[in-house]
Amino acid sequence: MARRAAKYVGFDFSTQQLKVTAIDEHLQVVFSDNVHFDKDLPEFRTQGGVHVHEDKLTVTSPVLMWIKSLDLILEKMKSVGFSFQDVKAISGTGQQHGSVYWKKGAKESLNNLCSEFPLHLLLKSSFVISDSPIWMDSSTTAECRHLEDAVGGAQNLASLTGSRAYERFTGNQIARIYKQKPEVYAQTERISLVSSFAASLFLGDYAAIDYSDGSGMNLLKIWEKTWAETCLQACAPGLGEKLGPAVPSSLVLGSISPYHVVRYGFDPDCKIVTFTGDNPASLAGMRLQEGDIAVSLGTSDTLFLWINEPTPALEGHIFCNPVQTDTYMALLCYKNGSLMRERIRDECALGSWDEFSKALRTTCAGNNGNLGFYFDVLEITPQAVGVHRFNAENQKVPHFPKEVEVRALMEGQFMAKRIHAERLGYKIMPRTRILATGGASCNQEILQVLSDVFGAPVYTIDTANSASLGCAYRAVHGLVANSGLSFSDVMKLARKPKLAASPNPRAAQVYQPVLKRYSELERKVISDAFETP
Ligand code: XUL
Repeated sequence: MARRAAKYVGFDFSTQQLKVTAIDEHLQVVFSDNVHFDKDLPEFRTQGGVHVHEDKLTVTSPVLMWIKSLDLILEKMKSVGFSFQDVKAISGTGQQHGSVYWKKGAKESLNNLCSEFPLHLLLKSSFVISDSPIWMDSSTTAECRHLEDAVGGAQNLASLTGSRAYERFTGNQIARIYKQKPEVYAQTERISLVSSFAASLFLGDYAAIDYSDGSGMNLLKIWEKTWAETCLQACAPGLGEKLGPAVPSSLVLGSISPYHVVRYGFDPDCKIVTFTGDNPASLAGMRLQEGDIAVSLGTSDTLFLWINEPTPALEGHIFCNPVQTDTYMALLCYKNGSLMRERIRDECALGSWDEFSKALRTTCAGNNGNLGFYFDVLEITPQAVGVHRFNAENQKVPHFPKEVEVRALMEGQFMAKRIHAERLGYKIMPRTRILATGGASCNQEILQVLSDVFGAPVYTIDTANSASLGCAYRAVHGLVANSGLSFSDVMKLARKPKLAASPNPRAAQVYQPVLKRYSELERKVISDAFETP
């Protein structure tokens, strides 16, 4: 009899939908599907998968909606004849920072799921909080200041946990719940992240939080990989017990719950590999390697960096690396991404990307010393706003010629990315690749500027479903991680990214002094932003 093809499955509980991606042993995608929360589960009345509360700061998602979406997607897979019995391992991911509050006795319910009923009916009374706080919540400023004070300041917290205090980070969310509803907190048996909550639904037991997603809580010591006692105490009493110990991201947690074996026909030996956060999962899906940097050029620009020796700072985040425990990843977000580029395209390039490219072709690297900062909206990295142009003598000027403006924008955006990455300990190595994705990554001239500013080759990758795909990859790796095989060993079979631009050999010489000037002028721009008019 022919051997049946093994499958590995990744689930992504993201903000707006649940996605599933299955791959075969050659790492080729063989199945994908999704459940869209607003459209497919209208009874929860979410918009974009969330509820924004009256104060505009509190943002939550119904925990039962996530469970029902899993029921729905598994039923859909069953109805199209998906061969559950061939699945060797499952892993998954969830939007980072969100938290789930299991009621006392919920472990018992998870351990004894009756396969005749859907999960959302079996678990409907298992939560003390039905609306889970998620990453879009920004209601915890007071808790953030309290936590930073408890460890002696923002930089101390960053040095300990990888980030200064952020409103959406889970420790601060838990602290607010404890402060507002101590009785609800007292009834909580276990607190999960969205990722570990989702893993629990497959495992039929509480699943551990992994180091990588755990780094988005302001609670985990990223060096020792244990909870920081001072932070736990500053947030809520008895918190360590409610979180359980954190574990490596590639750990096999156990076999799938008998519930899924009976209800869907999974192999009882199918393994559940620890779930992680969506950004770490995307790093796996993009197959970042040591020294690589992924630049996503979208509405907001996001950078993922593979870092060996990070230096946590007041901007950006350091997380434990989801595919290699002894290293790290950094995340940097820029709000002024494609909307800013589109505005300059409209004003200086007749609204045409071709004209925009022409402007980049007809100006030279370094822009003859003209450089600019373009922040139509308050930027995250750095905290500054407005458009600031400087000529070669560092004098502020009100305008640039149109082509100079286009180049100043692109060089400025990419220099900022390199400078902030290096502040977090990132080092460009001879083997460094820049992996570009998102809207602007199809523009050759933009990629050339990116390549020149970083002095490294740029490759383009398709990142559709990178988080769920990354988890299907992590499921493959999880089964062999114990035998010493690295994630990149396992990924050798996957399709290689396409080379899109190589750095001009003169670029390094041109940009070295400009980068230094940009970094100094950035300080001026930040202090101007805080000057009273
Ligand atoms: C990262 C963050 C978001 C969420 C949702 O810190 O808040 O990217 O992970 O995708």
